[in-house]
Amino acid sequence: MPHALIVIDMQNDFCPGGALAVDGGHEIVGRINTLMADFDAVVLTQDWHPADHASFADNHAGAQPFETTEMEYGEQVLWPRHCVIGSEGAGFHRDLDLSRADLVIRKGFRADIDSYSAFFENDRRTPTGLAGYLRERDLTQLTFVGLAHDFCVAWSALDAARLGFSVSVIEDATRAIDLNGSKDAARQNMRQAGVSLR
Ligand code: VGL
Ligand code: ZN
Repeated sequence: MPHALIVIDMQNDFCPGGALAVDGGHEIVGRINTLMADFDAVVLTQDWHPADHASFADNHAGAQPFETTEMEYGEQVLWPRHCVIGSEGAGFHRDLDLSRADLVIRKGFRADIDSYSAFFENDRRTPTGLAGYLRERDLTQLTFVGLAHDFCVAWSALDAARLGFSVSVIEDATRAIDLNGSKDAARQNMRQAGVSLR
């Protein structure tokens, strides 16, 4: 069965020194590069927000980063400004091997809705188009790595499982933000959904 490696958001802003740095985010780049050779296809995702994006705390009067707010589509964490379209922070980590990527899919480019998952925006209904791409290429087995374990990796893996793909996450090729227990919750949700944590 054709097997795709999906590398989530290995971007400067999620690595130390970046605007929304994940502890140890840079440590997984070498492992991810090595893993690429074992797959039939490699897909990269890129968090890609306009300056007026609704997920940025500084676009909400009086709000602080890491607070939550209610959006039309449900609860949303407000983040420090990150991965602004065309910025250095939105670029891929300089050591990430881009040569093996068949597809780079951008997400979060609509100002009024965030998109953690590579498959659906945060309303969990508006598709990014990735499922169609994978199905047309018969890539039915998916392995997820990248940043951050408890947000974009977990949401992507959960959606993939819901869509009927066979899904695993290589946890030592991820790092977590771990906001209010979000890492444990993500692991539990993924296990329950039948995602294999390796
Ligand atoms: C992410 C928060 C906001 C992620 C992206 O890649 O996990 N987290 N935008
Ligand atoms: Zn984002």
